[in-house]
Amino acid sequence: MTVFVLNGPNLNLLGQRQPEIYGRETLADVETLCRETASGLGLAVRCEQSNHEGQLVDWIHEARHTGQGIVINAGAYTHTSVAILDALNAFDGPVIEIHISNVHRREAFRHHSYISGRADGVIVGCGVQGYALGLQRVATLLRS
Ligand code: CA2
Repeated sequence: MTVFVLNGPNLNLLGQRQPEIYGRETLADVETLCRETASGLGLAVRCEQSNHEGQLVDWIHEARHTGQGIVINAGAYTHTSVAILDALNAFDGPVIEIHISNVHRREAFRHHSYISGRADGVIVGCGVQGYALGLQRVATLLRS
């Protein structure tokens, strides 16, 4: 079973700026963490990052046919994108929403997520460990 791990805009800059908010791990570190976690859970992962909303929508559509779960940090599109919500609503498997930072301790515009109403779980403020937690939760939901 394959879980899509999708990262949205600017997350390619992880580890390069704002370590006080996002930590020191790079996107490559996150992807390694996801591969190792998934392997321990008996899952495969497909890790993708894009700065473009439509590309994220396209990967969610692909997951409808070749994925069984989605772990998504949509970055700033979390707070703006009905298109990503609509795509996730067309996906049948478990969806876990991740935010590295605690968005609720930050600006008010980060407190609302279009994705949370569709997500089966939301993990915020746990740093990049949130991705591993998200994969564990997807594995649990896939087994139940
Ligand atoms: O906390 C998160 O994971 C966010 O999804 C990150 C988004 C932000 O817009 C959301 O409100 C919360 C931004 C990602 C930007 O990532 C950077 C990493 C390093 C340097 C600059 C940006």
